[in-house]
Amino acid sequence: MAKIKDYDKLRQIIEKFSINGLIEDISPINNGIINTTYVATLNDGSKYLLQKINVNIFKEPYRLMKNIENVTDFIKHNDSETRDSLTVIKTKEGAPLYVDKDEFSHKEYYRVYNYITDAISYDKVESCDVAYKAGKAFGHFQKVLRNYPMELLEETIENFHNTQKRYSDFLDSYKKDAVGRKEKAYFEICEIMSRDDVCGIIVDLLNKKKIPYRVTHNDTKVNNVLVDKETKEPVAVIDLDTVMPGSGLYDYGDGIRSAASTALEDEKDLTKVSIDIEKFKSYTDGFLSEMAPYLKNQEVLNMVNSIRIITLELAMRFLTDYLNGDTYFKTEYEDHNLDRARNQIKLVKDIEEKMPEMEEYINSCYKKHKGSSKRKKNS
Ligand code: GN1
Ligand code: MG
Repeated sequence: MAKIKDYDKLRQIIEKFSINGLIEDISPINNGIINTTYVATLNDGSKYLLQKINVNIFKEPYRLMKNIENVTDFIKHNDSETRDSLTVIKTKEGAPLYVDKDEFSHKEYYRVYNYITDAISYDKVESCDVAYKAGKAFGHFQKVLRNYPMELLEETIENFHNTQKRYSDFLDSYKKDAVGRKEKAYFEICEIMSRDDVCGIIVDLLNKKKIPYRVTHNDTKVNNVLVDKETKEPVAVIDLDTVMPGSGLYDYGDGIRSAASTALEDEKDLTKVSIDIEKFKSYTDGFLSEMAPYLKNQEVLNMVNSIRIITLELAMRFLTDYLNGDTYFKTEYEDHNLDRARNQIKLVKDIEEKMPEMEEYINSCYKKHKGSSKRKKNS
């Protein structure tokens, strides 16, 4: 097998961690559009995940690791239902990160996780059953962490899901037009601007204390749920980089945005991009089967809004990055971020058409699960 470019360097880095055995292979894997991830295989067949943290985005990697260690420990002690969970493997010195330097003496931060075996993830949901299980997995995650001591949780990326702030950042980028792409994105810019009034809905509810802060995952894409290779039951929720205090509504909405979309985030053929109502129903059913007893009234009332708002937020983030000259998300070609923004705008429009139907389903599904949880309590 041909060795990857930085093989020797990466091997030396992995050897700094508390791992016994000889490394036989290191291969890059596609895992998100922010960090860089590798799978290391040892001579006894065991595997580990090595990740280089993108410090352009995660500016305080130690604070981020503190959140992850605390949350994964809490899950281990409070959740007996899920087969596995992420475990941070420390360095031989007992640190959660190993710090190296690149050729310009910039610090690079590496971490190692256990590799969860016999598990797979989906980039696109293939059936309602998978959507249901993804909803259940993220609902379960929120449920297990509902009593987590919030004061221990750090806000590692300020205003991460503050759609109002995202909107003003978008306006700034538009005004600056740093790389002269404004003209090309004219229609998309107008689509975003015409929806400025919805950006503040969830943020206002949080500020006015009408909805609670919860431990939120903040990146509830379907490929962040690992499911058992055979049974397809959820095994673990992964990618805890953005675990922070926030509104659970963003997690629910983002889950639908990802699990119920008929296309990948960068599909260019917009006729293929829409919300699959059956998958939306399945995800919602799975989510509410876990969380219905714990939701506040205003959370239930705004579930349908959250789907629209988080999708608009991501469209805005892709477009902002396009206008800034692609400084945040990894891109593979010139207009990648513009295509992603177009895709998400198409999804927003489809969501807007389907909102009444979705709202009706959320209400009936909520009643179903709330009712059954009361019956369980009384019986
Ligand atoms: C980024 O790299 P990944 O896939 O974990 C982003 C999310 C976006 C997502 C869109 C820290 O996540 O917020 O929803 O891309 N993460 C960060 O694919 O910005
Ligand atoms: Mg992520």
